[in-house]
Amino acid sequence: MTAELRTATGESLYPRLEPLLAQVQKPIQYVGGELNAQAKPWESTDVHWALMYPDAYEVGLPNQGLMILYEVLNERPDALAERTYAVWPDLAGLMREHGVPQFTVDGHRSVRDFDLLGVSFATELGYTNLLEALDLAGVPIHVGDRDETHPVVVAGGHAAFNPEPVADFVDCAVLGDGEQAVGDITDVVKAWKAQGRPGGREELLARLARVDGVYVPRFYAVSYGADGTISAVTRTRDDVPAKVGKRTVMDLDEWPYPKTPLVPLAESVHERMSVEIFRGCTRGCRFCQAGMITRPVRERTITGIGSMVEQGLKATGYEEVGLLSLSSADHSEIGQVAKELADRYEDSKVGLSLPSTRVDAFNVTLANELSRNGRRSGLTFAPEGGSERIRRVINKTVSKEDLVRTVTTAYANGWTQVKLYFMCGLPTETDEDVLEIAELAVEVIRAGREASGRKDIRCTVSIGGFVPKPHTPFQWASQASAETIDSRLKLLRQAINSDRRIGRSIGLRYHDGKPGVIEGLLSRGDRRVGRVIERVWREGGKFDGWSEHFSFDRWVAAAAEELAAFGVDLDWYTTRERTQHEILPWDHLDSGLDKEWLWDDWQEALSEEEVADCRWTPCYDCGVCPTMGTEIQIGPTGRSLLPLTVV
Ligand code: B12
Ligand code: SF4
Repeated sequence: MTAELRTATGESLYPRLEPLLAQVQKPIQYVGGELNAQAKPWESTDVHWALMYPDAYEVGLPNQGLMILYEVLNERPDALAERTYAVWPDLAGLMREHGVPQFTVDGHRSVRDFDLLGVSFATELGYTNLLEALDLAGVPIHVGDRDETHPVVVAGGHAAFNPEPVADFVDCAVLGDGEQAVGDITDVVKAWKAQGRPGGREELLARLARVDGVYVPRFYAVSYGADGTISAVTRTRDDVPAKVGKRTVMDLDEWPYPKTPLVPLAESVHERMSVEIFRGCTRGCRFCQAGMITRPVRERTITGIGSMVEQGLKATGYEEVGLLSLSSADHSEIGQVAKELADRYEDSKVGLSLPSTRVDAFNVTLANELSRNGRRSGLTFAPEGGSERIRRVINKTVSKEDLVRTVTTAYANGWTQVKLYFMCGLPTETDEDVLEIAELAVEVIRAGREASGRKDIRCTVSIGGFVPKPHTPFQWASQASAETIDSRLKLLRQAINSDRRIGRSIGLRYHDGKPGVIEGLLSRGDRRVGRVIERVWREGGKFDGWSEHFSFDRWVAAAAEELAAFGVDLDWYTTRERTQHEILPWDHLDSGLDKEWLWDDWQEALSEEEVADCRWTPCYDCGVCPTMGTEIQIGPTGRSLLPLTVV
């Protein structure tokens, strides 16, 4: 590629930024240079990616998805990737005042100079932060106002499975795994630049729209019927796919990333190294978008896990490793993984842990094994529903007896703190279902005191409001209103506190129902919701995932103002139950799941029927494997020892 085609300079803004840092809180988060960070020379590479997590550094840095893409891209000699995070309002104000644009923390380069801005959306509440970053970067927030010199804004992560609410602001969305997709996108951009940018931005986007897994919203027109529902989604060019399918990395061992995880300079939400032991989940929890859209299950082998743990610890100096996945205890060789890692790190300070697990006594055994060297982290179970009935509805079946027995086993094994995750506002839920959470917690403490002989055991009940998500059987469900959630949580709090002798051993953590309503609007919204997001941002909304910044009233007012012209409103998007044949905003985006199967599963939920895990039982035709040409990949692999492959 020739120098005169470059419009960007990649010059460091640090000399202009540094004087501002003395005036803001936690300036360390903006300086970069973390262990394993990279800053490649600008001119030596053809394609420049800025990768953004649209939240503060402390939340964004540990994000595994972006860490992987950062490394995968930087390993290419022709590409460069740098990171950028949402800047706090104090710095944003100064940046505007002094004309300093949104910058990357690696080379402190202007985001405006990059070819691509990749944004990872794990949660929809980051949308206003994207608009703020674009504005600070000097990039027009609307796709139609950008020219060929502006970065191509690419959304990824789970929320990208319905990017319609941000269709006005993102040029493309990548569905599914990013490891291979970012390479393909880089190739397309490189070739287009080398050819002298033929056809400008439109042509580049058309080429990107032909990359597997890449959706370019502007090439699809949406029309609406008199009742407000979508009447059709049609392609505006016939060289783009009618339905965009997701990307799936089939052999995780071929992608052992991050090999050199980033170590944050400032305090962060997740101060440990994570090794992803498998991707996908086929348990079939009906509320879980992640489980549905990441099918099928693909396990990393025991040897692959062993070498990633070893290499990562060496590269970072961390002393804690989390074995990450959607349901880690379900890895077909987890018993052996736990035993052999515990053997290997028995005499060291390395702590090993699993994220929240299903309620199963086996998981206590696993946790005991992993903490053999005395390094214990908390123990977390996720029954999700308070009553057996609601647990059948969500397909997370565990009996009350098993639940109490499992938690009691944990106390009997010396754990003094157990965390239990639940949801409130699930489809068909009644006050009684939620009140059963209190009964459970009380029983857990009673039985636990008896089994352990101690009075100081504690149980924390953590409750999240349920938000129906696209590509799940609950995508048609009515979302519970904030008032319903708040009144049930109030009843629950009263029930837990009714007996102080037990109640004081139970901690209750919950958020009020309001943020969930907005998350619901953004999750199942269509393109019309973009105007609400823009208005909220223009009126000062950002950091919506933070209770101190989130303003429900601002969102409600913006929704009322912006949606009225379309004859729809906030309730229409949230508490309205959808009918079977309604065209959903994400129907042209293919997670592989068969819509009819999803509907049948929704009906089975309503009649409280369970579905098995196809990892162990025959395929029940959810559609993913045949549509995507994939298959379940599980062990046992027949291998046993975890070799120390890194010297
Ligand atoms: C670790 C974790 C956390 C950590 C760390 C978060 C962080 N900074 O990364 C903590 C504890 C802080 C956390 C917090 C939250 N989390 Co969390 N978290 C996870 C967990 C267990 C692992 C995420 C992960 O690393 N996955 C592995 C990586 C490799 O996958 P990935 O990020 O999806 O990235 C791949 C692709 O999506 C894609 N991709 C991603 N970004 C991009 C960008 C571009 C440009 C491209 C091309 C591709 C691409 O490529 C990547 C590689 O293939 C997941 C469950 C899971 N196993 O996924 C839940 C999960 C992501 N979290 C979830 C939620 C709800 C939250 C919270 C909102 C919870 C809350 N109520 O507070 C907060 C949100 C925090 C925030 N403001 O962002 C949900 C997401 C819900 C959904 N969309 O359905 C999940 C799926 C759990 C669940 N089953 O409910 N979380
Ligand atoms: S297609 Fe069959 S085997 Fe594949 S994830 Fe769906 S139910 Fe499981």
